[in-house]
Amino acid sequence: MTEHTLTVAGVAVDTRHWIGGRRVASAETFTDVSPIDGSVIGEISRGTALEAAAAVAAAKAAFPAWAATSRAERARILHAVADGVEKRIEELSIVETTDNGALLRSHRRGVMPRVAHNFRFFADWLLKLEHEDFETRGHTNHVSWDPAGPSVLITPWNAPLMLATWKVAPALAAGNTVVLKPAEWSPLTASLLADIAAEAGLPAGVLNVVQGYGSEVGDALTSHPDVRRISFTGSVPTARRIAESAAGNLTPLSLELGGKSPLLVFADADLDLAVDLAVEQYDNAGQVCLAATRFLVEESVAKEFTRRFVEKAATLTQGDPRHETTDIGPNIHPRQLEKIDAFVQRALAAGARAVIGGHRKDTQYYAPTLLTDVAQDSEIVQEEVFGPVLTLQTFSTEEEAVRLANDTRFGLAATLATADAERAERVTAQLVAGTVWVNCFFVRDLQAPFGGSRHSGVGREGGTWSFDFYCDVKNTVTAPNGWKNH
Ligand code: TXE
Repeated sequence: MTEHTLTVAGVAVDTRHWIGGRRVASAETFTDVSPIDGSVIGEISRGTALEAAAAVAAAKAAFPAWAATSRAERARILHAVADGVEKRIEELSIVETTDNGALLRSHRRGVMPRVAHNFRFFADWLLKLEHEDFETRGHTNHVSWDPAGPSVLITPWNAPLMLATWKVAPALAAGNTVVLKPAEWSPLTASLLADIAAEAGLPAGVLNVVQGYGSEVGDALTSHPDVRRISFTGSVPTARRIAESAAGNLTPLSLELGGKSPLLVFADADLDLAVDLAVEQYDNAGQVCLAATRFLVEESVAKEFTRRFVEKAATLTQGDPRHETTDIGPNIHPRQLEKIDAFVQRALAAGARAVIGGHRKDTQYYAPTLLTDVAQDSEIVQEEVFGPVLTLQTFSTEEEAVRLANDTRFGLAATLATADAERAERVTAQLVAGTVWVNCFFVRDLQAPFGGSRHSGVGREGGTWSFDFYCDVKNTVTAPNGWKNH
């Protein structure tokens, strides 16, 4: 324990950066606040361009040895990190809930076990990663996956450790070294991950963590000439800024951005299932990039769908995310709540009707909201709110459903409720979306590509797609008689 240690729900968390295998404090700090009740958790080291540069230098120095470490050894260490996560599931869960307000029961049973799985999955995938060799006029082509180099990973607050490890695990597996920049609203579990990785034997400098505001450390990381990859999950405006900053070095980018995904409910759907899928969209207080926030419901069943939705939504409990019975927790920050409410009040002023909700509960919690009478070109239909705010529109033909579904600048996901397999196939083929779920939602296998089109992002994460991004793929062509030929 040092003056830099916070005790968060009984768990010791170091508030300093983790650079080159050492804890490093900044002169300045920023205040971390719990969304549960707005209470101050503590002061966190606030990085500057200096710490950003030090972290990239540490990642650069550690890269040759880590890249040269055998795949088997890298995989072994990543499994050891997974073991460490599994041992600390309870601690990681309570710290994450305190820091970002998402449900404790989800962290315990779903999220943190999956964080461990992220490391296991990419460790195992690494071991089976091979391109087949092939022949060209007697010459052999051998394709190899070379680690790209130091990678900057910038992550958001809505699922901090989960989203960080979707990037950290494949980057490390590929043989890259990493500078992780967690969001300033939820920095704590990244610090715990640094501890776990060190305990698991990850060499110094292979994983570095720099905390702070994106506006203060961001450019120093993303414009750095020694950075070979940048992977970002967050908002569209920040993505643009990062793309500009990375452009000088042409650093390859992976961008996982927001969405305004539709839930299409056809008249032939099992309406109870459709309603179950619909209320799931309030998960994490609506702070989910994949959320199907636009309900597009066939006219003939819209009334009944709405009736059952309202009935089901009324059974959801909103409150303290640490309680086992809570379904919807707080939003991340009073500023986010203000933003959500401003969206809703502008929509109401423009003629929308709140079927339920339409107002904040207090400074931390927003009432689950469903808005109807919204125009397709209105802000509330076109822009990501990132709160428990859903809209409902109707359609009368399949063509209209597809047209409405595709008519935003996003293309992350789409969910269909229909009993007609041919319709599902027909509609899916026309949707602009990185993921389409048919009669289900949020099922994600790590080997599947994940990402979006248009303003929802660039590139895909998952399985081979992650290695494609984190590696420089090399083709070696050898003459028929090998080196003897020359
Ligand atoms: O995101 P930012 P914010 C959307 C959602 C939300 C909105 C705003 O609609 O309401 O974005 O959220 C770092 N260089 N999503 O403002 O700014 C920042 O420190 C480098 C959707 O919190 O994008 C944090 O670590 N980095 C989304 C990360 O970027 C910079 C999840 C994300 O913050 C930077 C989050 C800079 N110049 C928000 N400026 C999703 N796709 O799931 C900021 N950052």
